[in-house]
Amino acid sequence: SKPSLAARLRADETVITAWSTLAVPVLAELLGRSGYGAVTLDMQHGAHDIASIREGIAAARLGGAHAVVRPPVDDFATVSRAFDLGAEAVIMPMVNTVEDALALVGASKFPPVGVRSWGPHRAAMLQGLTPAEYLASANKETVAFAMIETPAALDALDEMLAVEGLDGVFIGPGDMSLTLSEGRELAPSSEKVQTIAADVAKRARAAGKVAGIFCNNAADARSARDMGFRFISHGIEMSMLLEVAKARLAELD
Ligand code: 3PY
Ligand code: MG
Repeated sequence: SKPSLAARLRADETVITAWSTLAVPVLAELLGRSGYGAVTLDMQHGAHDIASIREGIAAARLGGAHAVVRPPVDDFATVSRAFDLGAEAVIMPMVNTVEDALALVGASKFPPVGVRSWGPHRAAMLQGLTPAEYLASANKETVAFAMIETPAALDALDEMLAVEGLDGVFIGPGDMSLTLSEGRELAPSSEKVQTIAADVAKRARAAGKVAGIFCNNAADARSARDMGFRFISHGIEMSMLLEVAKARLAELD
């Protein structure tokens, strides 16, 4: 069977994820078949709910992609549920304190690392594992990313990077620009935000954590790879559909 997302990230491979906001599970399969390494199902800003991630996770897997879920802010219960349904990684938004990072790890990992409750029946089924086999590998194979997207998170970064069981950090450049400017500007590709991103990637890698980032265009995604980011978003499915639909019509102009 193909390597897990966790194994690929441990091997320092770069994984590109599509971003899914429309709660239409078959789109995750199509994105996987298109060649994306992963599909991230967004419950924070996208329309995904628990039923659509259950189907979307299986669909991504059918399409050959790793399934990732972004839960709503502070919804740590949904972190465990996403892993129970077979997500390989969770990207927790707005992790601003070490307490938030500890709650994320708590929901992501079974004891003794965390306090995740037992119930991964769907995940074990999708992976063809017995419950005992699932338990034996789960803490190593469930990837917990904390989103770093505020000045508070930057202040707490060293403390967070020392948290056992936190597998990675994931930069949200949109919110980072918004919070750094106290709401004055949305500038995810600005030099200021990109310089911060590079610094976070360097510190994360030095601490043995994976660095991930949301990218708004191909230039940012390429430079993220050069900065040491290994889990990189490129492309939102709703925008992809709009762009291709416009291009199709324009062909007849
Ligand atoms: C951000 O840029 O703030 C994000 O959360 C990307 O989705
Ligand atoms: Mg954000």
